[in-house]
Amino acid sequence: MHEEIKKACKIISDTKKLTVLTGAGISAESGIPTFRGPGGLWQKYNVAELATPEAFKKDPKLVWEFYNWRRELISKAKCNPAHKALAKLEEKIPKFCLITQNIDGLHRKAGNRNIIELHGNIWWVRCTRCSFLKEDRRVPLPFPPLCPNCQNLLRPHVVWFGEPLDLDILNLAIREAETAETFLIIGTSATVQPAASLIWLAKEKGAFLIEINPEPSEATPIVDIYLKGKAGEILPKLI
Ligand code: BV8
Ligand code: ZN
Repeated sequence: MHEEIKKACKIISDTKKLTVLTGAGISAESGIPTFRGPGGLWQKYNVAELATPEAFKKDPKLVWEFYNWRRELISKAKCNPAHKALAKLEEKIPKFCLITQNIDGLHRKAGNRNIIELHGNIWWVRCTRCSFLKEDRRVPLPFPPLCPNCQNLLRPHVVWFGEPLDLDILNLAIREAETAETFLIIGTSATVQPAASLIWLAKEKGAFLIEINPEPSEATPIVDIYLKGKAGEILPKLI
């Protein structure tokens, strides 16, 4: 493992363009449950059922209770050494881009700036009818949250299962994956599409793939270096 970390260090410090893809695992050490791990969100809630437009249509109060529970949790979460290490990395590497599947906003809080939030951000709400969109950090958000423009219901500005990603955002992420010289995959099971497909795309275009995860993921078989361990422990060593 020590050899692998040294090799990964060299690759990252020499790389001309580093693209990073993070998932729920990078926020696990901030106390935010992942989706699949032990004690993960899927166990407590059936996220696949709740994080959907159908669930919101059927029972918006329940879905807003689920998001208020996560907003409460995330509002108390601190950036962990992994988030901080990525912020330092952005300062060191001229061509750096951070693509995240997470909606917790912790990468921005840690100091990263060139961030692509593939699945939106839990701190933003938007109208279900008009174009109203704004950041709202009230915890909890009182129900029913109504649009100040048209009085219709507000929803979390996140991508639910079965919903398409914002095309401009996805295309930006595709370009960053295609042009990456080194692609660093951290804390994702690589099971959610189309986010996970960025990994295969980067590989296809010749990127060198490095993965940090305590468990193998769907991507592990195709990465060049797999660093088995927690992001909060390994990333600071890489920096
Ligand atoms: C779409 C926002 C179509 C909401 C999220 C069957 C096959 C393939 C695809 C599908 C299928 N059935 C349905 C689909 C499509 C579906 C999908 O991929 N489903 C999965 C479950 C199979 N995808 C969609 O629905 C997408 N939309 O396809 O639209 C379309 C197109 C055009 C027109 C109409 C429709 C939308 C997907 C986005 C869903 N929204 N989030 C919210 O969060 O409330 S995704 C949500 O789950 C998270 O954002 C996150 O991205 C994802 C969870 O994945 P991970 O981040 O990887 O987290 P996970 O828990 O899985 O893994 C954690 C990892 O961390 C583990 O590997 C663990 O080992 C590791 N770890 C743990 N501790 C640490 C650690 N690593 C490092 N350090 C540690 N300390
Ligand atoms: Zn409105």
